[in-house]
Amino acid sequence: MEKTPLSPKLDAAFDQIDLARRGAIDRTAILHQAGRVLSAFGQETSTARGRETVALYGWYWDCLSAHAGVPSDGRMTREEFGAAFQGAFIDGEKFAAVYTPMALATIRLADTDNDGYLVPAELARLWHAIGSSVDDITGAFTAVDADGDGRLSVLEVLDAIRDFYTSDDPASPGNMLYRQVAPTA
Ligand SMILES: [Ca+2]
Ligand SMILES: [Ca+2]
Repeated sequence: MEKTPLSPKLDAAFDQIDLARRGAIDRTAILHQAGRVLSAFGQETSTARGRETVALYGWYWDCLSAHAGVPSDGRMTREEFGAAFQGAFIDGEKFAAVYTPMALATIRLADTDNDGYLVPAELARLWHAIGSSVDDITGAFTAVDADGDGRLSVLEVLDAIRDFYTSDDPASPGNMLYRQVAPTA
């Protein structure tokens, strides 16, 4: 696949699934990712919330594998994953139906006091849970806090994630949030 500004972002998403660096992922790897996120917030996969989260990650895989033309129990290389992700969620119309519910379930796990908002510590814990790091949590927090009320609503975080995958502007909220793989100015 041709390298684009999106390529390092898709590579990072792949690397967060392919922790063992096998060069290919399958449904089990995605479900393990869900398990890691749940575990980072002290949630079991066997609870109702755990099962729902795992199911949403499973649908994410099913959507990707359908786009890649691989069977649900098959494997997907980095290139196939990148092309499927772009086809389904960036160029296609599955972001709202498939990616958003999975992302929302993940963001809500970080909202440990259940008030619908993330404070900086909750944001940092979320980023750590998904296998990323934020070198400047204050800068990221300020960029994502679109209404400037000093807290991040679940929707502000979701908007930033969408922005990350669709904007090439280094100063945009999503690229500030996820700066280690964002375009540089
Ligand atoms: Ca909260
Ligand atoms: Ca806010």
